[in-house]
Amino acid sequence: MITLLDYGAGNVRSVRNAIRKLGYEVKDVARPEDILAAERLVFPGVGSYGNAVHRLHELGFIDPLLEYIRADRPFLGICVALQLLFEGSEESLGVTGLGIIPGQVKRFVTPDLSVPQIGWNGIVRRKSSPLFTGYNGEKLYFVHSFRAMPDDTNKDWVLSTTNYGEEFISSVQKGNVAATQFHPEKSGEAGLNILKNFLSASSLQDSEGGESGETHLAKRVIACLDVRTNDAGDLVVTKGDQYDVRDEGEVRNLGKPVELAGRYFAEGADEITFLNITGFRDFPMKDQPMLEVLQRTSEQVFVPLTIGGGIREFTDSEGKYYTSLDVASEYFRSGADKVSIGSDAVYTVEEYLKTGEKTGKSSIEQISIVYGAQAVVISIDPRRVYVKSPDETQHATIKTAFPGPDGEQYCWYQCTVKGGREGRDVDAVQLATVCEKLGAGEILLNCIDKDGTNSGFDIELINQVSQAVSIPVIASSGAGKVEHFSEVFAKTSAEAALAAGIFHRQEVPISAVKEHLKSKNIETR
Ligand code: 1PR
Repeated sequence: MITLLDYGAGNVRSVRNAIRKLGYEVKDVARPEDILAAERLVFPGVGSYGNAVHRLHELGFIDPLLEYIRADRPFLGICVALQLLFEGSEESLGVTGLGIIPGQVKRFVTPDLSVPQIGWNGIVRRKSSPLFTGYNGEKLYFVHSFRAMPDDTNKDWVLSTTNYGEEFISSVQKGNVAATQFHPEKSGEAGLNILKNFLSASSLQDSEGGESGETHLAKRVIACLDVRTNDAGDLVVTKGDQYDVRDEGEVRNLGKPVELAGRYFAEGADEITFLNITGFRDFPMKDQPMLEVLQRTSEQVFVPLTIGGGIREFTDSEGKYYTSLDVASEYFRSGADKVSIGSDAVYTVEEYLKTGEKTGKSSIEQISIVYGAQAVVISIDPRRVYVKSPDETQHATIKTAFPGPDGEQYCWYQCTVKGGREGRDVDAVQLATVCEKLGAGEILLNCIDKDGTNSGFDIELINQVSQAVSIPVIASSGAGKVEHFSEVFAKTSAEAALAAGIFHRQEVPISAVKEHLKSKNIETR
């Protein structure tokens, strides 16, 4: 029996699912006494540092947690829970952490790299530990903006380090108390194995005998499933051609969402994204099948899951009002790690551009404050607008190597809403930069002109947007062959590349993309 400390601030469903998948039962901490009664305690920290400390105080968990840890009883903290073991964090100044390990957690200082660090990175084991039995150097999944650094005061705790511009602590252990900055429950088989070692080892004692070296963040390959209900009422994975998903009047049906996601996990996808493409007109909370898709997928898929479509405020037919935070929370509870916001981000940016002021009320701000920036992805659906000269528009233009139909040498990228149906007076750079200011943690950059064409990513668009922001950019739309992936990583600073059609139609297996990237010396998982 494993005891889980869930203070109700995010997706701990995946930790729960991973423990169950490994054959253990989960008991939740309901009262402070449950902590001291635990045989083995798993503590997945989610949300911001300050919010976590606040919740632990509110629930009366701080003292029993300190007593449990000081008694050297089996403890595994994950992500923010590792950071909570330290004295405090720059993320929430003035908030006191558990103070078990000396030192402060600080924000990454990596001017050339995106923050948050999102993705698969290695670890260098600085000590031996039963947690690493069977571990063969695989990369593990990280998602964080803050990190603890190794120094003389904490060196007896450092179990592994990782490099991301600087060397930071990726796991700690002393005796039976351990914590990881990475997410074992989201790190595929390698992560599940580390979790299993914690759950099953008779003794967790760490010992001398570390290694040296450096690690590198991998470029991610993401499989995207556009999901909608077809005319027969079934929820299907579909795929558009420049966003037109109908073929001879029928919605294209490329398979069942849960099964396809399972296949992509087995084939080595680094992440899976579901886009509920009619979410802009249907209310997703009523769309229970979509929530069920997430619930069932998260039982068998142990890499990050993103869900988009319909993340916005809503009043239902009975007059009940839901904030966008309510909608997102429902998705997180069902197993999503990130939500992706499309149309609503465009409306938010339009409002922001009128005043230049944050309201604190937008879906981006609300969700980011509670779940963290890394949980908020902005899905941009831009389309090229050609102009003869940059003076013709106030939008950010580029000189393009692919002139327009009348020989136009310049273009800008117009944002659209409602699945590309309606263009707005906002360009992709404005959208990305304002959303970053409002607290978004990642950009999913589609391109309507390229979608479904198999002609390669729009390198010009990806460069224009990724140079304007410091958060990670996912390149999307147009992948047709493995070379398109190496091209996008060689010519842009995109951190991930997403594809749909070629994976669904089994034209290019994910493993072939990975092998090709490796042959080009591009770091992969
Ligand atoms: O506006 O917040 O409700 O979100 C709706 C979401 O649904 C947006 O993220 C939007 O991109 C997506 N969407 C809406 N309509 C469509 C459509 O296709 N008719 N799908 C659509 C967009 C784009 C990509 C696609 C890549 C790769 N799909 O995600 O997977 O272009 O395709 P490829 O590799 O086959 O070229 P809201």
